[in-house]
Amino acid sequence: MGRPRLLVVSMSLPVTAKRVGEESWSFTMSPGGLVSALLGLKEFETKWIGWPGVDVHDAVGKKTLSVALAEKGCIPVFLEEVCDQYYNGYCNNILWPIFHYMGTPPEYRNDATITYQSQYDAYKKANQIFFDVVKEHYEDGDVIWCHDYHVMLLPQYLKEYNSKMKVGWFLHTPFPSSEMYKTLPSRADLLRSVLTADLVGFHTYDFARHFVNACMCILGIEATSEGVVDQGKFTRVAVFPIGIEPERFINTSALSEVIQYMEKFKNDFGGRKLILGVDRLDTIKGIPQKYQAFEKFLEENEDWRGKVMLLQIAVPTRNGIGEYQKIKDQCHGLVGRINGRFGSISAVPIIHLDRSIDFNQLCALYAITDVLLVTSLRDGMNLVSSEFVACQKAEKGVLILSEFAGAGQSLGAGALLVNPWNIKEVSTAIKEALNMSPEEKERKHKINFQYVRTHSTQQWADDFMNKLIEITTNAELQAAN
Ligand code: ADQ
Repeated sequence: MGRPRLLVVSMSLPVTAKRVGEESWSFTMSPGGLVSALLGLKEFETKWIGWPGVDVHDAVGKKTLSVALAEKGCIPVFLEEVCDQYYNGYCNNILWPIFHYMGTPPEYRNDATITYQSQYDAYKKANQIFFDVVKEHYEDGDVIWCHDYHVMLLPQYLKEYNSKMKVGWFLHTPFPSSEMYKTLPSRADLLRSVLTADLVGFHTYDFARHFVNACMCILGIEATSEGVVDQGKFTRVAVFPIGIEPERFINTSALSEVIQYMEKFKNDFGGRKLILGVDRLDTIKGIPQKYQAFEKFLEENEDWRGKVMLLQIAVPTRNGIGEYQKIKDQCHGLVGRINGRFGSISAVPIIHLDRSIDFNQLCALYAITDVLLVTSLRDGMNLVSSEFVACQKAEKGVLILSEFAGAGQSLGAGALLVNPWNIKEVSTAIKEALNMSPEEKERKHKINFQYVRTHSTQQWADDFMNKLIEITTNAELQAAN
């Protein structure tokens, strides 16, 4: 029997649409790790269901966009009136901060009409809209893979509609300790829904353990080493550390265009050592903490001034949320201060770019980087660290990695692990990385390169899907008895 067709459901489609005429659309790749990871899903016939990144109110627009997306294997979910309170509100200003230990903002803007309840209602409605689209496109035998905190109610809607549907749910962020998760008013509803899925996956053992603990203390249900049992129904809970598509990075780094970029960048940087940061501009990525640590390093190591630079590429996301504007201003303020203190007429120590860069340029930068600095305050995995390892070859740069990124558990042995809140510790790690012997760099690089090579996104998707396919659903069990 062939492999089943896969319906991937996530908030965002891999492409973001822009209307360029009454009936025509242009597309750009959506930013972020989930999209990067899922682009590696090549072994399955896949339909991707998600929001196209734009509000479309008219029938002509909806129809023409659906046709254009169908050619890319994508099916749009139109969220329109619920989008703001669902996406900017419940998802990104309530769930995201709780899942990353940033607390719960009572409201996300000064507007008394927007409450926790109104945002949760929008979340329910949006999940219902996702459900309607999945229902319309579902064919017998399809496997449905739901991604992330945006669609936690979807498994329940699907199973209530048709208990024979095979449903998996994977969380790309951390799942927090139950003490943090317990603060969420709708904590029990979300857990109960996720538990209707046949397979629930996380990046690390810690996240899976936190989830199981939350189920035990909030729902009072039993756990086994394989999962949890709720009212006689067993849900498998397992760990699937995500990877990248290593060959894509390795092969791109060898292209002549990329090699030309490497030469050009090295020339532009005037022989200075390069410390690189590549992050979505997000509070969880710890970019201000990174700048403070670099400032400390420059303060304490006068001999390195003028010989090292930090290039931070910070692609803005979630522009509809005030916090994201604040973090941008905070970063700009710090960069101004540090460049003012330590810059010269010919060079400044920090270059901060508020934008995404093209893939070939990104690979060229990874390849010539001396130190990749990842200071996430919390991060589900962090794919940037793996991408850097894949592109490094002759240079064998050093990875400084936050212990609060999931990647710390897989790439920690070949990295310098740091607590990003400890500015002094990160500053010391920068010094250690810049002074590391070639032998030690090579030793560390080998460990991580071997890991990144053998833990690809394809492997991750295959592991999840194979486990999901082999699970006997509760409906099948009942039919057999
Ligand atoms: P993200 O928070 O988006 O992903 P990450 O895993 O680092 O974080 O992935 C970011 C992706 O976007 C990478 O592929 C990177 O190359 C790309 N990117 C970032 N900034 C860029 C820029 N300026 N220009 C070009 N490309 C850029 C979420 C979770 C993570 C988890 C992933 C996958 O927050 O913890 O690792 O999903 O599960």
